[in-house]
Amino acid sequence: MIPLRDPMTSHTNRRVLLQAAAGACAWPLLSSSSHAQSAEFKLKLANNFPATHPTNIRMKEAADAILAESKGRVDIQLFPNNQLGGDTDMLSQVRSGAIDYFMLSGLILQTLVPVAGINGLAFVFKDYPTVWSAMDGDLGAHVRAAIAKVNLHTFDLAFDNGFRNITSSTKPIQTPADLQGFKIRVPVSPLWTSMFKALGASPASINFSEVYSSLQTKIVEGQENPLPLIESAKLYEVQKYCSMTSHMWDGQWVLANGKRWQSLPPDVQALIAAHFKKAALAQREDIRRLNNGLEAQLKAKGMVFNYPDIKPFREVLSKAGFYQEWKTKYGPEAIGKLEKYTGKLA
Ligand code: X2X
Repeated sequence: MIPLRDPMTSHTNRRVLLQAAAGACAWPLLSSSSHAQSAEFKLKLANNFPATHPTNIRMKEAADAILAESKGRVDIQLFPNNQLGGDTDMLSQVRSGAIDYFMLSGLILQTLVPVAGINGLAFVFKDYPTVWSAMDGDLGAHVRAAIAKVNLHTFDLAFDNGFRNITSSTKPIQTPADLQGFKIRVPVSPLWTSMFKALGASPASINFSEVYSSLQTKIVEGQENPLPLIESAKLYEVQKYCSMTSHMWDGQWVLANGKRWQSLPPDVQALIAAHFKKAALAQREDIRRLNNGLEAQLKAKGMVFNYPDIKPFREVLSKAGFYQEWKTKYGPEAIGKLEKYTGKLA
């Protein structure tokens, strides 16, 4: 007979109990190998995306491959879904070295590295080919060089979050008039606040960790995010309308604590960099495929879609001085690198 173990002394059972009590995945996506206990380099990777989002599925694959190919020397544990705190908090943790790798939107990173928000300028990218030529080209290189100055290492390829659309529990957003006084959650970032203020809305800065509950309790009426996140974070449960504004492109840089990164042997650095690159390319492809089917899936879950003409939104932003303000803030060098891909800004 198998003896029953006291759940409170069994690590595994305690974990299962706690997980059940929390009602959520409160534990890292652990590497399955028995090598994990003895790894020479134990590293933590965290982000704000749900565990089921392609970002975390591909990063889990990368971590498994790194563990296997390093024969157990390098064990990267994943902490998705804000398990280690909200974005603002995790950014401090990667700077102090409490987290080794943190995936963050360039626009939120803007609070620390101002130019990192440049890709979020409203309506500047017309399509994905333009996004990837800029981000994998001179614009991305310019941003990564600025990030390096705050002692964070950035991997070459950004992950795709996507083109962002506005959702609401109260009404569809069809024209700028619908945004007047609209209570919208935005991530903690000056560009986001400035954009929605210029459009006449009332933006509230809230970390993603609090978004579902603030929509549920109606602290805010709406939010904006790409479809894969609206789906994976189940925002359709608390939002009725989805207005396809595609008002900006947003992506994640993988940020590493600089000191910790430099301390890794070159072969380990090369192994990690190669798998993060592979993961980014696969993730971009996942998002591309998801974008084709998600609208139908979200409609089936009860969301109502509309397709606003974006011209009036751009005009309101121009008139409010939004583009002028941010051109000045980012400066001619960075704006020149953006315009190389997008054409002259409004
Ligand atoms: O906070 C958000 O809305 C999210 C998840 O899209 C970002 O990381 C910017």
